[in-house]
Amino acid sequence: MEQQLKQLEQEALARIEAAVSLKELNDVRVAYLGKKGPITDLLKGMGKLSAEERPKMGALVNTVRENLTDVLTAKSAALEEAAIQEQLEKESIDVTLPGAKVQIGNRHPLTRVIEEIEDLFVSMGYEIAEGPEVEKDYYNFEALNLPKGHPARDMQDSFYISEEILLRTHTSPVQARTMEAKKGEPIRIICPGKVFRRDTDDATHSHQFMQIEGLVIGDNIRMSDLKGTLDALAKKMFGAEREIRLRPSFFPFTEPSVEVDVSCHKCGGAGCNVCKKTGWIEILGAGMVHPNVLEMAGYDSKKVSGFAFGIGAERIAMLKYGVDDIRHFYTNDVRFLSQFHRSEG
Ligand code: FA5
Repeated sequence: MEQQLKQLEQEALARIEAAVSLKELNDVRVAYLGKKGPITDLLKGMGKLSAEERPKMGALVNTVRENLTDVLTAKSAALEEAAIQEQLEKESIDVTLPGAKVQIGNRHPLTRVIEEIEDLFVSMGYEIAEGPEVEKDYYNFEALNLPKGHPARDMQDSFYISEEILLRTHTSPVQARTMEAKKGEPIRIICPGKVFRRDTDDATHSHQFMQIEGLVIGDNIRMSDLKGTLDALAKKMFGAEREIRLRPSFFPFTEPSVEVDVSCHKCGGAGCNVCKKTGWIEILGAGMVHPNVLEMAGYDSKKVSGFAFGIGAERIAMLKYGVDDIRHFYTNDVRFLSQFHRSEG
């Protein structure tokens, strides 16, 4: 019996040694140590042994069983380790291969112009204000000294939603809203935002475009303050050698009103195709806030004064970057947008 046991042990050890997979190893374990295996059979036959032989044989069977279990466990760990190693080798990554390039976008030229103008005015102590794009007729027109039926309403053809509600035609309603909210306090704001007009789209006009409104109210605010502020704007956007020119104009909400031109960046004022031979290019409308507008918003027009301006953001961007058609800003053509990748300031 002892002989038989030794032989079984040798056989099992040889099969464990030869096993190349965990499944094969498990088959060996079941075959030799399982309930129906030969070692269990040997144990069952121990009843036939003499009283002296029985404990000797029992101890021997246990030793063989423990030995086989240990060898099986060690082999199983080795096979597992080999499997992991093989998988790691199969899945290894070549870190020297060139990576897939991620395309990085860049700021839209209009956003860039607006942020630059915001930076300038914030550095001069202005706050940035916002107002709704769907606006009341009252703020878009009436509170700006444009009562219903006023002929100057024709200057801004509008998209009406109802009799009293429209898409704002300019950012000027934010003037009226801010004055109303500040209740007589001094104001220094700019407000960039979308505006909408029933203009026919062409190279320089769009039915939707961006404006940047400016409003300053306080003691003794004068026309010269407006001029100095706009001069700083022109120099920041177009260079230190740029001049500005104020031409008389008309807006119902400012008095006096002006249209502001900047000296042509291409010819420096001599006259060329960009400035239509005049040496100047119009960039915005501005003026001193009309006393009626101040009074309607609760300010005492005898005590305080103010100036306001409305810049066309596309106009500035077209001049700054030499863009010949306003529609390029809206079509999202990567060939156009990627040109602004490296242009600074
Ligand atoms: C106004 O909208 C006044 N609210 C500006 C203002 C504000 C005057 C505060 C006084 C005080 P105007 O309609 O001129 O003004 O428009 C201002 C600028 O917006 C123009 O100089 C132009 O640059 C731009 N603009 C006007 N219409 C269009 C359009 N259809 N497409 C693109 N830009 C436009």
